[in-house]
Amino acid sequence: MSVGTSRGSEAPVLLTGFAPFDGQRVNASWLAVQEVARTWSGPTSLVVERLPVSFESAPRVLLEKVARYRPRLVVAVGEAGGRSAVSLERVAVNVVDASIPDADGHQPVDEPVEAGAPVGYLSGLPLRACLAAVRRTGVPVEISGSAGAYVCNAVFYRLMAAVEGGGIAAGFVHVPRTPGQVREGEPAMVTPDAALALRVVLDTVLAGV
Ligand code: PCA
Repeated sequence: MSVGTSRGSEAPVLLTGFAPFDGQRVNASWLAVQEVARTWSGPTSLVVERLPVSFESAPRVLLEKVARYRPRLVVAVGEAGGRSAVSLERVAVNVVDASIPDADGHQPVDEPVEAGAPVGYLSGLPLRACLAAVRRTGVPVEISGSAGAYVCNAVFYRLMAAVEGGGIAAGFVHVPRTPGQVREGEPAMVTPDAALALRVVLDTVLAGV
């Protein structure tokens, strides 16, 4: 699924979320991405895409969109259960250790994302500036040292490998689950707050590229 808004002649921003997984009916990342799209006013055009929670398909779909749209900025967004703050992911690691099967029933354990490839890639986003800018909104935010070892980390890894040296700013952000997804007392964030944080991240990066 992809949605284009504010069509322009310049390279767009590509923002992705994920389909529901782990028995959930929604994915907080896709709710937040849709909210960003709904309230987007440019001037850069925005393309959003929902990725399947699949080790095989998600990177392929994402990299197809990168090739098709040639965006100036790519931010992939996922949902992180148990977290209470928006997580600006610092590093993608070349490890898969799935605790649950993906959408295709695959559950790799202790495998590389890509055999023989570098151990990791750092985010291409200006994390410190993004952290400061999101903090000013009051939305809880942190720089995270691990995007996990599931589909999000694998997508982050393949994204960074694909854009290396290509002049495309790229990175990964995890958002907490929404209050509707969790039991009382568990960490959550309302979609407008997550969307605000994403919008501020995009604006901060665009201001510098
Ligand atoms: N979160 C999972 C995969 C899809 C998503 O939204 C993760 O953190 O790997």
